[in-house]
Amino acid sequence: MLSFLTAGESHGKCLTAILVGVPANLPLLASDIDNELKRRQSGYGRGGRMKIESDRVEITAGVRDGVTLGSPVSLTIQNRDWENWQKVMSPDPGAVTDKETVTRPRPGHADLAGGIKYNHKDLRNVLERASARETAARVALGAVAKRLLREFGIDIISFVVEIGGVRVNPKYLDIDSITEEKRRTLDNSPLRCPDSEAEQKMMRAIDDAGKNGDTLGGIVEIIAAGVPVGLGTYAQWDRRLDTRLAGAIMGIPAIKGVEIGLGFEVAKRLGSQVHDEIRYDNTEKQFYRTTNNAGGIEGGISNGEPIIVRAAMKPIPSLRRPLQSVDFISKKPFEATKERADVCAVPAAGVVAEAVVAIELANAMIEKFGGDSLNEMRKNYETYAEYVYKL
Ligand code: EPS
Repeated sequence: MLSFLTAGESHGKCLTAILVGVPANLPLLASDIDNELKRRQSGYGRGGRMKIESDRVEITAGVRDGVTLGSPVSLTIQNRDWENWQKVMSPDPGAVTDKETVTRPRPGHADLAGGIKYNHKDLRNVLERASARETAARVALGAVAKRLLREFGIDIISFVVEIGGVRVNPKYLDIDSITEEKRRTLDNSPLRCPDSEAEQKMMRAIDDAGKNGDTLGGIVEIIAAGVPVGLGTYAQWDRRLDTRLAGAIMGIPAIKGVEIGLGFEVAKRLGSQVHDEIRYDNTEKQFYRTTNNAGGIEGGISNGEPIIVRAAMKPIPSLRRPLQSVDFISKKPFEATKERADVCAVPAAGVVAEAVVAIELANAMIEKFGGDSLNEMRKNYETYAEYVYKL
């Protein structure tokens, strides 16, 4: 089983991530991870912090000579902004002074509930960890998972479907295969959006929101292709692949909704318009579906079709034109604290969502095919693939 932990505050010294259960002998380079970190940092609408950070990973354990050892993989990412926060974020006594203390909770952020729960007087103690900075660590972990999935021909891509109510033309959503060209085009577009006309409108919406001191949310879609039939199970609710994917997506800060395949649309349609007909082709595909409304999962199990997940992100709660709030200490009404933040981080959320989907799929692959080394896992996979092929 694959499991992980992350640690780190937004303006602390570094982020740390530890991944346990990676099979031995998986080729892994820091550059595989750095590339993903860079993808997360881009996107129109990010704020000043992204000009300070240029995320790079240091692999501090679990890898030798370019391959994993089977021991825990430990990764660190330095926060460059730490330079400016050393005093305020120091672990030594004396760090908390009135200067950077936060007492006016932002509506929509963890500030107030977190301060009450952990008995903090300075809400900075909450916002530092609740910050989406932590997602850099999950992207680093996801890069390791992606590296494992690549060994089995599984590929993941994400794109922006909607920002601030502007939606892409549905004809651009019909992505049935992931090509390097598609990936490059998306990675090089300002919002990771396949429809450049809609993208221009989204950028204008971001500009308008920014000018007004406001923020914008949106929807991203994640596609995983090459996933074999049989990951996850109907046998236990918590081992269903959809349970695990939905939980992982909801675990990304600011995500308020998840859909798989047709998602909420299924509630409106007749059964005959929802379920994907089964066909058989003995030359190439064997069993396949004529449509993929199920988003590649039936009964909690992958069915061999691409896995399709969508995530809805709320607008970031740090507003330059703050909403009304109440001071945590004096209880007097005030405007919420103004924190520097992004106007829109939806494209970045897509990259984070790719990472958590990769972690869940890698975990399900390890669960199904097991093995302490990549060699052993591959043998198990090939035996199964041959059995499926000969059905
Ligand atoms: C964030 C606020 C901003 C973002 C940050 C998430 O940081 P700061 O408060 O330093 O301006 O840039 O995101 C990142 C640092 C990142 O790497 O994504 C927040 O309040 O959640």
